Amino acid sequence: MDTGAFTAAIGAAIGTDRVFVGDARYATDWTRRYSAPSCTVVRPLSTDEVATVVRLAIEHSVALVPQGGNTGLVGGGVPHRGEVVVSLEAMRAIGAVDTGARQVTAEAGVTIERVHDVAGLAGLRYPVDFGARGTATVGGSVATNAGGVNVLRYGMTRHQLVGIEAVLGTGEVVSHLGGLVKDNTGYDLGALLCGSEGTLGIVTKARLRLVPAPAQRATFLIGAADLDTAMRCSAALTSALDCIDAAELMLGSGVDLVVGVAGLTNPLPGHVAYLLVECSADTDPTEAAGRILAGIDGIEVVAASTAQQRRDLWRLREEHTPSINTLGPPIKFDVTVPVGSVPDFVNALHTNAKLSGNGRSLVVFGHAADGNLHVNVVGVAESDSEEVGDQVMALVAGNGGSVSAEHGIGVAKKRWLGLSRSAAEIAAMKAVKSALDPFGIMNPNVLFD
Ligand code: FAD
Ligand code: 2HG
Ligand code: ZN
Repeated sequence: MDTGAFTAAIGAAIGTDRVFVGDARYATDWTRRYSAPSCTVVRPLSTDEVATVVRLAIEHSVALVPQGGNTGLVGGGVPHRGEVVVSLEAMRAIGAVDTGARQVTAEAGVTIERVHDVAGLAGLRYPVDFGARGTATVGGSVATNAGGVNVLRYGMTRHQLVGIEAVLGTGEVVSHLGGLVKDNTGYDLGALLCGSEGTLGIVTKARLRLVPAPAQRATFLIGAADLDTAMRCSAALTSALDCIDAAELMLGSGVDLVVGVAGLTNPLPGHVAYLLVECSADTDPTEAAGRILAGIDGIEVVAASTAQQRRDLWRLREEHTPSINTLGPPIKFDVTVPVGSVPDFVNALHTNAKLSGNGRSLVVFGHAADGNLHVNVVGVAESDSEEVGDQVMALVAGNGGSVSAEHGIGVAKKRWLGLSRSAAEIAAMKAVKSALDPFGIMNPNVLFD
């Protein structure tokens, strides 16, 4: 790997201003678990420039790490062994919304929040949403097949992807942005690149599906006496109503942490478990939801009646990730278990002596209706992280769950990929990787060893 010669070649080919030594912002991940003081960064402005970068990387045997907003939580967007970061942050163009087709094409560096804003101005909505919306990018969210809070109603990023443009590890450009919804013409390369975490190529543009924006929205917080009751509320609402956008699970200890760190107020203090529910429809969904919750004992409910109250309720949920970071770099697990197993799984986590006590803090929350739990353990020495992970993943596998629900494998979960994927599946994935990245330059430390 001759990074010096590569840097000079990039300077000559696309401009010396496109390549520089980036500081910790590019070299350290969001959790601060994976970090280097600096790294070489290339910042292309177009798909052609990305293709040039990849071809020169092949020529100079330089490994690349694509990077968008660097909000990934599995260490996949930062260099580990001297790889060069390809930052897509300067590719920020977004096209006009096609309101008839309900689609928009955005460059990789466009933030999720900007897609929301542009869709909103056209009276539509981009249904992928999560706390990092202001920084996370279209390219990163496609590369990780990001989930978020609206998956139960609209699906993951892959469900919104109508077309893609990317530079493969071969240096070739594939572009399929025509927006045809019905298009059965062989392999779906967009679906394949979605969730590939930068290991097959660099996404430069995506054509995204938008949905109608319902006129009425209701947001409410449910305080429950126990976890079973909170999960019963989620199941009752989601099985009876098709207007539920989000059903988010929090525990009393997590809400207390957030209230303390972020200076918020919990309008329903003292509950063991909480469910934050949002629904939207053409007519006010409050009454329908209220009728269902009226049949459930052991809960208190507070509804947001202003936009500010809605934001305040959401902050109780979305401040979990930043608040956990104030305790120290967390070891993060992002798992799915069958929805019916959530209470037993969470209880088993809390009674496991390796996960809390002795200076370790355990914070669990997640997307209740998807059975997607975010298990954060803080205070673990890096040398103990595999042992801690083995405890969590054994419980996940025992419950028939997945070792990664929405954040991906990155470098953090490689050890446990075999718990969720068979040897035949992993061999097929490696064959795809060899075909599309024959020189092994695309994010080589991610997904597989
Ligand atoms: P990066 O972090 O820059 O990169 C992530 C991965 O994608 C890396 O492997 C990188 O190499 C690859 N990559 C980036 N850009 C490209 C590209 N153009 N082409 C090819 N590969 C690329 N995730 C969820 O799924 N649901 C959530 O609810 C959620 N909430 C979050 C809340 C907070 C506060 C934070 C900090 C993170 C959250 N995340 C969530 C994780 C993260 O935001 C997502 O994974 C997001 O999709 C990453 O986007 P990014 O642009 O920051 O990508
Ligand atoms: C969320 O749902 C994110 O808020 C982050 O996926 C999860 O911090 C985490 O563990
Ligand atoms: Zn999440």
